[in-house]
Amino acid sequence: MSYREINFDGLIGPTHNYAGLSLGNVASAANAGEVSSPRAAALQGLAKMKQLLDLGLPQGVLPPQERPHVPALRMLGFDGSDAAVCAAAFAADPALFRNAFAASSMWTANAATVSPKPDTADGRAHITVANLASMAHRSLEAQETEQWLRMAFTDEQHFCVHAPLRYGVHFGDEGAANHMRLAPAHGAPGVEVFVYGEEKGGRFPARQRRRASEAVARLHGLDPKRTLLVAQSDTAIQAGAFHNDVVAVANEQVLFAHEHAFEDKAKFYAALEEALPGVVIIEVPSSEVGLEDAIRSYLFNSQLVTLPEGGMALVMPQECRDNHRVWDYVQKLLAADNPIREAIVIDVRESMRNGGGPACLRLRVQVDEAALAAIDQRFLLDDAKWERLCRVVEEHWPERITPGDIGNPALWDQCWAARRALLAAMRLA
Ligand code: SUG
Repeated sequence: MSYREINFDGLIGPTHNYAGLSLGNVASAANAGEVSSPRAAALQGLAKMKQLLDLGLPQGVLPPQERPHVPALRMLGFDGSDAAVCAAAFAADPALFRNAFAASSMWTANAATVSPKPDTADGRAHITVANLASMAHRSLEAQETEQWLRMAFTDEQHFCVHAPLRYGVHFGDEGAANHMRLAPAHGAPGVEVFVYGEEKGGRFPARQRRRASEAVARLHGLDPKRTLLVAQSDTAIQAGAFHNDVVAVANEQVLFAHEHAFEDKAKFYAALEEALPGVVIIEVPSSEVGLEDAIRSYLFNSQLVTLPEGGMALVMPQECRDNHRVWDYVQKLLAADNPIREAIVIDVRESMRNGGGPACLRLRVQVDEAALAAIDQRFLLDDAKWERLCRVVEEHWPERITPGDIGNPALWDQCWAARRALLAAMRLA
């Protein structure tokens, strides 16, 4: 049976801005207060989707969420018309309002954790929506994410969508950004690796709770013999690797990871080799790419994809080419004997400046042909739809947002209208 991997990218929303909301995300902190370019950002994201489509890979898209997030503000006691709710919230608590204005649902690697059919007890793909409890602005995403995923994967013969874990930060779950799946091929039973953080009192928080990962593995009906729970290294977290996908990525039989990604890498590698004989572990030593360069360039946040003609490509941000140590390493990697044979450099600079690289912008779903056909096709991209979405962005997305614009009612109206136009173009209105 032929299996495909679909990347569902989050379309970058019209409120994309730099509010410095994410403690532990060094790019978000460094660019706080800068002027953003939502239109350019969304077009960069769309260009990435088109590049993957042109490689012959199926591509999905999830719409941006409603921002400013009026329902959340209403839940918090603001009332009146939508504009009145926002005006009252902005006047009372501008920091809260900035959380309700964030376009962070673009990073769909944090939307959910996905276990494809070959790994689960009931033979359906299981999808657990992430609660993103650790950051206020991100915790606002779960409800609408659940709505879109239930719509896209509505066919219960093939898919089972689970609600976000409850009980707050005690079960903080950041989705696929802390989950890797390795398998001889997409359609074969795989080993699922859940990477969690341990709170050690450092300056930056660990976002993924071990108990959350354990719960997701149970809900998905995974085989304990092919499920690994691995601690993320605190050194990496404290250097700014707030998610595992900032320092490691996997695809089929390949694990590509930084030397300091995991707390006890010897134990992890041994367990992985036992569970998946033939695994190829490509570890990048600090002597070649230090953690700081890895985090600045987002080398490990490349999308590692299997090409239709065989072999793998790393779809990497141009910040990798801008960093000569990283770029030198990439040349060595491509020349060496391993399945990675191509580096495709893309520009997602607007997202990168908030700590979101190529892999953050996509949620991977591996499906057989019947499951692919069962997905609501409105969430899948083809050339014509891609053109349509580009036109909506060009016409409706704000060109720039300064910190002073965030309280401007005319901007709120523009952002709501832009999203409505996009939903209409996707026939999701
Ligand atoms: O959660 N940045 C996101 C970036 C998420 C990246 N995703 C993955 N690694 N998979 C975050 O920290 C910044 C928003 C701001 O500061 O305005 C932000 O939310």
